[in-house]
Amino acid sequence: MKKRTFIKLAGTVGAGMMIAPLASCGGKNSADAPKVKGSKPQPFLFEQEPLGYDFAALSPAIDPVTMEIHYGKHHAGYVAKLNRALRSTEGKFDNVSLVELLQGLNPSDTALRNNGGGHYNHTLYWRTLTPGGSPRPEGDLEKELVDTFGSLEAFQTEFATAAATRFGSGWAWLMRDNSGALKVTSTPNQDNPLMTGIVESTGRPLLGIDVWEHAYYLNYQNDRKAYIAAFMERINWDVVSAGDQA
Ligand code: MN3
Repeated sequence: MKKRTFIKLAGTVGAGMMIAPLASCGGKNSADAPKVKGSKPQPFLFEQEPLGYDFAALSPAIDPVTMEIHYGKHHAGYVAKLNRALRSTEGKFDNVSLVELLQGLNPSDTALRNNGGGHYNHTLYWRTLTPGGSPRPEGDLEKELVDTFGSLEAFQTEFATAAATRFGSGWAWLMRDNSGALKVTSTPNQDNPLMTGIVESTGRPLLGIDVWEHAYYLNYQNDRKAYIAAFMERINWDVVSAGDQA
């Protein structure tokens, strides 16, 4: 991220926003982890990473106000609550990555499940969108999608249908299951395919669409389908093809 963009982002989302390297979903145990003055170092604080584009960059598919609130309030809120929940786990999750944390949760770990899921899911969401996005992948992934779903259009329809029919709040996913096969699934709330023992289909998420109303309601009101179609025009297939990096 260029410094100029960093300053712009930091200024827009407000002071106190923590910036993490792109390679990780958080700053666990990193040298630049935030220190709270007058307290012991917090070894397991997670941080939001920079968006990598401006709030207006995905417009008109996703409007700037939705982006600002979604990134700066909703996602930031999940990170703050995740860190708060971790402080009461007495070191149980020290030296554990976010992916490992989510894979090792019990269904009753409500705060970690909702807020750890929220942090992971949104990090993936921002990374897999880009202003110059495209509904069509290329190369190996396109071939694999065609082999798996019959055609690219059949994949797009299945993904969009999973997103449109998820009742209430949740996510739809393109994921790689534990056998290595591509699959389209959906999960409620902030659950995701990493949550072994909690969700039905487990594996690694490659692409996720947030269908909580906060992701689209300002611009699309109740027209979730229009938001889904717009989202699919802005997919960063390079990131999706590289696999889950969070
Ligand atoms: Mn959201």
